[in-house]
Amino acid sequence: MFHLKNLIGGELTDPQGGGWIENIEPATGGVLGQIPRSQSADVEQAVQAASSAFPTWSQTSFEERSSCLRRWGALIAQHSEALVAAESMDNGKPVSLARTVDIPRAQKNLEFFAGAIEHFASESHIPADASYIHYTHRKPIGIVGCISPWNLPLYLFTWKIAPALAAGNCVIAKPSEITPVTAWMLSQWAAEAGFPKGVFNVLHGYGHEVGQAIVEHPRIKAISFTGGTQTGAHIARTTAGQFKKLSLELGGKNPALIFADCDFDAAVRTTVRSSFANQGQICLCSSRILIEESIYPAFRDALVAKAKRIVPGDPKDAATKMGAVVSASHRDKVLGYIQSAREQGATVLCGREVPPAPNERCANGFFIQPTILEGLDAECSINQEEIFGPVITLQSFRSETEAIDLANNSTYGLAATIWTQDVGRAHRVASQVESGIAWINCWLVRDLRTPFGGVKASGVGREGGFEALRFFTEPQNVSIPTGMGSH
Ligand code: TXE
Repeated sequence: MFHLKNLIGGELTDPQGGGWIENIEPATGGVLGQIPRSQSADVEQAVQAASSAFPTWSQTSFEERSSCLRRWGALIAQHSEALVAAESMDNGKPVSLARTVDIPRAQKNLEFFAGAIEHFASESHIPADASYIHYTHRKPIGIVGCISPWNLPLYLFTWKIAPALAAGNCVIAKPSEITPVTAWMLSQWAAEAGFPKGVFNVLHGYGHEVGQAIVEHPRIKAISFTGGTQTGAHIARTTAGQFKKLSLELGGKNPALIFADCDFDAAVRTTVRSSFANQGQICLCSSRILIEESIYPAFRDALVAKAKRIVPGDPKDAATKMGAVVSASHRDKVLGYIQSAREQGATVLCGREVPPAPNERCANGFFIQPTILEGLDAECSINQEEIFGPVITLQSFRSETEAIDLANNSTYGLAATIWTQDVGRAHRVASQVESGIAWINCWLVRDLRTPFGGVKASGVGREGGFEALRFFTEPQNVSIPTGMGSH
């Protein structure tokens, strides 16, 4: 049984109010441990600790900050198998996924920003006659809040805290109360990595309590948030009067556009992965599969045949490709959408039933079969709302224009995947699809230097590379005459 603690001012502490939350294992429905139910008093204490640490940390050399991040990354590598096991147990994802994606990418996040900060230079502008020097000094903001979700727990947690710390800020981080274990493990190694007390603080607890208190606190100057669109809108409303810097990475309803001239086998193979990886609980997962009419029956049948072969299994089993969804309430929400799709006249091509438990240990786990639906109107709730589970819909199109219209028929705009071997079409379609990310003949390819984020209801701002370092710094422009030229 885990008994998690907050990290405040370098000390692992219980919540001041003494409240606790049960942490449930998705694959079994059993209790894994207890999480601090932190409140505003804990936020206040963390703000005090961060305020004391900020003057020194903000003046610490880039090299020293980099070294701390690198040592932390090395500690992830050293403890990787323990982290893999914890992430799988806490989230329900297969160990194979945690081992190949979540934990190595978390380590990479720390290492990447350790390097990025050493290349992040202030800019200067000098007119032709050199009469002035203008330079833009990028300063750390101060204390920043990093709030992360449950679907890629350590991966998205480190994606935020690494640039924030690299840029010289003090961080108050809140992982999801549904999957807090790996962030807690990381917090225990902060001192060993070399972070001074108070530079990095972690508070566990409910979003509407400790999360809300972080968002509201007047001395926390920026919030980087990944999670649901409604929560993002609430945070934007809460912080509007305080003019906080906000980065919001929210939901998606991502289209995959499959043209008749695609590499058929590659498109089927990758679309199965882009639809059902992590039980469909990645904001970048495809959820609306748009298929050109002439290949619709063949593509549908190939997709269904492959999806039927995915059998949810015990996440601990090395051979498992699909694990449990994250919670009982999330399972019920996803099953509710499938039920509603049936009532709206959908044909369920595969899935629909709650599968038999993979073994005795998992008898009370939260499993859902990959589900493929066809015959739904583009406007219906199933095609418009984010389901965030292993459920996709199929629609057909006749022309490139119709494909683009269908793709853009959404309030969301995070990621689109385009399958065609016509280079001109690939670029044409990518430029017309309303999304922050477009993948052509691939999916989930990542280069940490590229901007990451969405348009429309999928968010505000971009993470990744220098975009993240710009977010976590405030530019100040300074101009000074040189005595040369005319002024
Ligand atoms: O997200 P929440 P949930 C989507 C997905 C999912 C839905 C809800 O559709 O079904 O969001 O998931 C904290 N002030 N995504 O409930 O509630 C919360 O404690 C400050 C998409 O997990 O948005 C957690 O740490 N913080 C997504 C984080 O916000 C608050 C990934 C996310 O929680 C808060 C996950 C508040 N008032 C879910 N309320 C993606 N795009 O990757 C909650 N939180």
